[in-house]
Amino acid sequence: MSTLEMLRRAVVDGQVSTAVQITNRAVEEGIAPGAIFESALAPAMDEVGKLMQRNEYFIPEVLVSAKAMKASSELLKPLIVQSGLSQTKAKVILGTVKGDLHDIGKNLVSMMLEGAGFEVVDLGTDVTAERFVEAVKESQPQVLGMSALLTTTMLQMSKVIEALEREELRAGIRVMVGGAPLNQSYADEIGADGFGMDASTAVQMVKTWTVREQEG
Ligand code: B12
Repeated sequence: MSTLEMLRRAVVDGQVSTAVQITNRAVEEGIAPGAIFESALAPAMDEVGKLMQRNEYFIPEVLVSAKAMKASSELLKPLIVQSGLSQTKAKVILGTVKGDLHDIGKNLVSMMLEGAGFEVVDLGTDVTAERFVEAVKESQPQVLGMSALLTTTMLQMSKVIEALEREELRAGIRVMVGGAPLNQSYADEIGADGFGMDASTAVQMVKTWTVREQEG
């Protein structure tokens, strides 16, 4: 079994210390942190989701898998962020919308953005429209990113966009949305500027918006 395959298994099985050990081994073997995310950690959480759907996993199992995923990501974070430290580019506000506590995907987007040199203001989970608006006023970011993992909470995203419009903040900012239940047509429907299906698409999108504008 390859190191990445072993890591994927350890996360699915919720073996926290094994996941940490194998992550260290993967780094020693010279596997890029981004590849560790994309080829081991993200597929592991996908599998956990499928097990949950089939009622083979319940909340306690999902939580230990999430803990293993978190422990592994924490080891990788400094490695990813280090590469982006030299140049600070645009500022991005990120948060998981009101009623939603899923933050693994958002944290991944945050780490990858920091790794690409962007400044991230992470508002955490269960973020209300008012809090997003307040943070935009405070931090004046170029981009606002919202995450939702539940079909019920994704509806909150349009509330945030409406609140930005009411406060006349919408024109000055790009809005991107993401999370498993979303797609491009939903993003279009609520008037977001972009949809990202994964963390690298998010980085690409922010680069296209901000780097081009700074140059032009
Ligand atoms: C882990 C997990 C949990 C953990 C969360 C731990 C944590 N700290 O995040 C716990 C156990 C707490 C949990 C709770 C619940 N969960 Co849950 N959970 C999951 C699970 C298994 C994995 C999610 C995950 O982390 N994926 C891995 C990450 C890397 O992927 P991701 O989040 O999609 O993020 C990527 C992209 O979407 C994108 N992205 C994400 N955000 C953003 C933002 C921007 C701006 C951009 C551009 C891109 C982007 O980039 C990321 C990186 O590539 C999913 C199943 C699934 N397959 O999604 C169910 C799932 C989301 N949960 C579900 C449910 C039902 C619940 C509960 C209601 C269960 C319950 N009965 O209590 C509660 C709700 C709690 C709440 N109020 O939020 C359902 C949702 C069903 C639906 N249609 O709405 C799912 C789909 C499981 C299922 N198949 O039934 N859950």
